[in-house]
Amino acid sequence: MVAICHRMTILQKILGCSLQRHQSLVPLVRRMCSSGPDVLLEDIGNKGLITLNRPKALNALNLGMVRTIYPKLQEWENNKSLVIIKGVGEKAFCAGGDVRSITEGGKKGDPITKDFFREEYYLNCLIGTLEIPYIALLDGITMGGGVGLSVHGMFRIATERSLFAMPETAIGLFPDVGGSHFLPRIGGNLGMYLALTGHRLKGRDVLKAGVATHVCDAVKLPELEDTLLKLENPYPEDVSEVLNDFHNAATFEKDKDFSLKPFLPQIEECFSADSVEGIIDRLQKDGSEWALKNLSILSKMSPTSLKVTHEQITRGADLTLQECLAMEYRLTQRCCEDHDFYEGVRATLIDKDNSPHWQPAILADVTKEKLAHYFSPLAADRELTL
Ligand code: QUE
Repeated sequence: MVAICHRMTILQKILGCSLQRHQSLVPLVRRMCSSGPDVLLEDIGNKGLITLNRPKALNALNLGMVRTIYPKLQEWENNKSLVIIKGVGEKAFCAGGDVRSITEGGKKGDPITKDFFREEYYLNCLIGTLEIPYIALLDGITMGGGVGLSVHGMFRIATERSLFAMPETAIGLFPDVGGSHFLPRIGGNLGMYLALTGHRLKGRDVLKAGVATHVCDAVKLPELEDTLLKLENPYPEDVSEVLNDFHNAATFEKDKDFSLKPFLPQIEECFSADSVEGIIDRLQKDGSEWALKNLSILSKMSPTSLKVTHEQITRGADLTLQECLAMEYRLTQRCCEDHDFYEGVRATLIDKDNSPHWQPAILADVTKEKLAHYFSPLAADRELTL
């Protein structure tokens, strides 16, 4: 508010008048100076439009946004024919969950650590079970919490600006928001690779990895949105038809192979080992430039996160989305009671020194007992029930 008032004063000087005498300018100045609510929910006929509106924070998802979206989406499932979700700006769809607020609250014993993940996972589950077409426009950065807002939905549209990752092992967390459900289902152990290394997929690779269902040139997104919003009582097949048209017309990276194609056999082989130590062993034996690069990446991640993630992705292969989210909820609570999540957020997002001091610092010291504790049930009244 201070910043807005300050900018208003500057504007008054530029305009050479008082804004009091020009009331009609006030809404315009407001629009120029403030960015409005964190998420916009628009009723457009019998369609719903969700716009994530925190461009300066790369549209990162906070608890307020979850609390705004969830009840509206429940309502829309009963009275709308489709829902579109997008982010404001060209940089990001949604860069993740607001992990900074969560760790700050967690240190003070604030209920945000319980509430954020529980309510976020309820939303992820609703998106995964929605009866009407849900179309996520993944234009820009889509990581962590942003993946949870899209990947379980019926349609995910990538553009040349899409950048997808599950980078949580770098912040002492694990690929949550249903990562244990969609990652093991990617095939060829590519999900285990993405989960442990946080590897970023760009552009058409997001489609080739099976995360996106369609592509669209970024410049055509407004037209795509318009076409979808003008469909009369569409069935999923009608939505598919529109998306297929834009997909087939997309010009970017048209003849490009999947950038991971040369490494798929190595990914399949190395990342099928039944432990993190086993994966590291296979990468060392492989010895290629690609293997050495990945060994270096893994050596920077939280050892606890790596072991939790390996177990989580392995278990998730045989679980429903609901069971995956309930398991992940236990893991989030264990992370919030432990050390590395706070240290990872500090090093990556707060101090930005990118030198986290993990505890334990080596894989061998992440004991079976510690891992078992992470996966053990919470007190009955704290479990996530979906
Ligand atoms: C690893 C992560 C996250 C990350 C960076 C990493 C993550 C996350 C964010 C993020 C980004 C922008 C924001 C914000 C959070 O960054 O999970 O609040 O404005 O949410 O290297 O796992």
